[in-house]
Amino acid sequence: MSDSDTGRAWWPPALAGVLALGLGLAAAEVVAGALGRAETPVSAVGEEFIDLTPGWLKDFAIDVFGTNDKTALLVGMGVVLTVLGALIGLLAARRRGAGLLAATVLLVVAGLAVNSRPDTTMADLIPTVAAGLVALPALSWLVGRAAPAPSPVTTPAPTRRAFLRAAGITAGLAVAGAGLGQLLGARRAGVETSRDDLATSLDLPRATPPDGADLVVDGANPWRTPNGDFYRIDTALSEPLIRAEDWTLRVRGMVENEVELSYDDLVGMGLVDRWLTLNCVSNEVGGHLIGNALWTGVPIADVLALARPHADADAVQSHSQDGWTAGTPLDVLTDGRDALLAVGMNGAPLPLAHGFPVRMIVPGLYGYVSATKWVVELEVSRFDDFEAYWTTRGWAERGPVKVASRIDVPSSRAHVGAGTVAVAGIAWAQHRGIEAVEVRVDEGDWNAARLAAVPSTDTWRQWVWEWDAQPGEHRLQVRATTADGEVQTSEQAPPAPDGASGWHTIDVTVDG
Ligand SMILES: Nc1nc2c(c(=O)[nH]1)N[C@H]1C(S)=C(S)[C@@H](COP(=O)(O)O)O[C@H]1N2
Ligand SMILES: [Mo]
Repeated sequence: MSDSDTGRAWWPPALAGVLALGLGLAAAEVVAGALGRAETPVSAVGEEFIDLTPGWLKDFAIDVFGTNDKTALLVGMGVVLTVLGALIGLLAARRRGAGLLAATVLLVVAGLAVNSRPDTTMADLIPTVAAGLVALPALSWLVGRAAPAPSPVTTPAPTRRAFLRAAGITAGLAVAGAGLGQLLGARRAGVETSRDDLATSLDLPRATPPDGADLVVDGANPWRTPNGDFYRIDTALSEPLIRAEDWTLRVRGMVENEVELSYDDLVGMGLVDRWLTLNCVSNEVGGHLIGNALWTGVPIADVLALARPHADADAVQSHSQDGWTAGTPLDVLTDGRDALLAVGMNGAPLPLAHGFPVRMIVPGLYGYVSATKWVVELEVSRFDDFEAYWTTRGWAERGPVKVASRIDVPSSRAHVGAGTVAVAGIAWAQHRGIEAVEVRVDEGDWNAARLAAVPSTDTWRQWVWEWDAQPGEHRLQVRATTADGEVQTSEQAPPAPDGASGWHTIDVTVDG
């Protein structure tokens, strides 16, 4: 066999494809591990696959593989990836561009899988992008060595030995990368174990919504937002990874008595469970940056009382482990409302993405001035003496929640049948409470909606209005009134600098 056989044999390009793909995926593991990201292209595709698997197939897999069903899935994915890699390599040997395109399509699919996992942000796509940045050049390079394009006689064709050397280097790098990824990922795994242990030791409540809070209108959002559906906003590229046993909270600044609490110290102060609605100042009218959950935690006032703030202090600057800060009025934290250092969310320990092990949540204030995740320090201070993260970027220093309401069903631009149509949604004005919600059609008279029950003034409130819909194009609008008598303004304001305002307005078609 001569060296020139390299150009004709089928297996070198196939092997090149498999190795290039493997190296790319290993690179993704390294980057995900370094950034503390949960999702890699491989994990996301695997999890999506599990979620999309029909029940009978899941049962079958559990019957056949028992507790090894996850291993079976990984082996299965390995086989599929090997076949796809080989096909991509063979394709690339014939038409380089087509092979690169096929590899790109595969990574885009992986990216879509990452994107559709709960709690992922754009940053979770970085490992997949890294996979592409490594796999595509590696594919081009290796295939070039495996199946040289017919070349002018002047350039010597690469030898099979050269290809095998390149393949060996790639395989070595891929294995080393996968190993390094595991090592780097171990920190996250340690934090996840810490969280799993608390799931049993904390004795968290069942998060069953109070009677009558959820109107259960077809197509409407549930009153309780499951953790996986809860919106997520933060500036952390790499999610802070803190084990509960390593966490401490320092209370300092303008206080008589500096305090440092461990996780056990905090939890030992006594936990309360409160339904609270959290929303983001960046939420547009009609937007979904809002969620409602059962939070378990310790009143911030109790912790501040241990430290005894000075009389001339008027603010608490909270610091997260990743350096983010919020400035919260001291009087809001001590006026008796349920401002919490939360350790639980909907009956589970806080998810990592929502601030594990401890975060703040303050009813009545937007998240950017109050809801510090991964909180590690409360610095009692004066607003005159500091600027918090978003304040330096032009957002208002104080962020009380504006009264607002949203139509969830019918959805915007929906077609509905003529006759009785349930128009339903939510309204909120945390810590003031919602007293009335009204709906109008085509700028006609306002109609009072029926309100659901609420456990306190601190949550959103569902509403429904039965509309006698006549055929044609119609415009629906909603407005809420607070318990202290403020009618939601029609004046439109963008989110910056202190929250959006205006009536949520949708157009629907009633079919005859
Ligand atoms: N450490 C940290 N905490 C943070 C933020 C952040 O960027 N970093 N964002 C805040 C903002 S703007 C909001 S709206 C809430 C969102 O909380 P969630 O992601 O649990 O929904 O967290 C707040 N806490
Ligand atoms: Mo926010």
